[in-house]
Amino acid sequence: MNKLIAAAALAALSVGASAQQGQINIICSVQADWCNMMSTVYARTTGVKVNMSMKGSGEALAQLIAERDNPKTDLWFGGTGDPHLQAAEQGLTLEYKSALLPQLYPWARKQAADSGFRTVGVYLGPLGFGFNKELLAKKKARAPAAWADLLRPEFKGEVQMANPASSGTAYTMIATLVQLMGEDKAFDYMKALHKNIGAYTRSGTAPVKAVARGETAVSISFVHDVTTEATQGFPVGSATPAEGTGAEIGSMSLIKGARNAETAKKFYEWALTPGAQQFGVAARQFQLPSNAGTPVDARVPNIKSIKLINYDYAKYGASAERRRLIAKWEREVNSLPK
Ligand code: S7P
Repeated sequence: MNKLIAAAALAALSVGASAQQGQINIICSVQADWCNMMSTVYARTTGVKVNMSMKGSGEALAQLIAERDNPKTDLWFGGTGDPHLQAAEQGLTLEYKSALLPQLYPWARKQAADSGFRTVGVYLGPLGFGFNKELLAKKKARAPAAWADLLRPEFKGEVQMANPASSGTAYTMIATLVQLMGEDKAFDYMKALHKNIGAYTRSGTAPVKAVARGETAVSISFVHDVTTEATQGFPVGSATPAEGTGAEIGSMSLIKGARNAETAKKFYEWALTPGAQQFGVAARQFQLPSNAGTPVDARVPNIKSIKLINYDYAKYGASAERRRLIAKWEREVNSLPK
């Protein structure tokens, strides 16, 4: 950890973020350990007071909309890319071109370009399944390896996913299925899946935590979130669907009209350096970091071995499309009896 702090301090120096004063208010949408590590290290290496509040992607966007006329937040770190694109579209975030953009993978730069440089990619994570190996063994059930497997009768009441109205993870699933199957077939699939869903949770990471604790057999989750549970000793495994899957581009945005805009820009630059991006793995979170110079841990899902669809982030990140698909899901899927 000390080596990491030294690397982070160097990174802070390299982007001119050292020895500052003042404070910064951040909404952080990755898991708490990563948020806390980023905030502690940045405060220790720069002297800036970091006020961090943790919120899932959907909740974070709702807060920024509510604060529109009097922003209390300076920067939004992490969370699925779609709500960041919506915040950009709604004029809630600041146009800013980082000096580090050339160091980022093309998908992270495209996220920035798609938003008119009002957000940027900080990590990529594929969507898949988590499963509890012990529960599956007890049921003598094969682990799911395809979207079609989630419809198997032995998974009745055993699949958890989040509610897309509150969760960026679940919205990523809807957008993925629509692109993979076409809209009509995707909704037929979700209606059939509804019969096997035990609970729709508010947060996107709750289903895999339920799998880890043995409360349910299967979750629809980002696969890096399954790895986080596995590193804590839970009997979980993950798979990505054989038919193909989507991926989130976890993003970061500066808030328009922020009170601490200059301090926020320095944190933003720091968060894009390899030194800062290593804190994901240090906090046992295994998304692929966006800076091509950040070392990639062996536990980060290898996107070359996953059948990824050509996800249209601009189309499915648009507010009208997201609203339409979620309303349709509420009407045609969530309202059905099980
Ligand atoms: O940090 C884990 C993670 O899955 O959480 C982020 C996001 O807040 C998802 O939350 P919701 O589905 O509840 O909106 C993801 O960006 C990230 O990979």
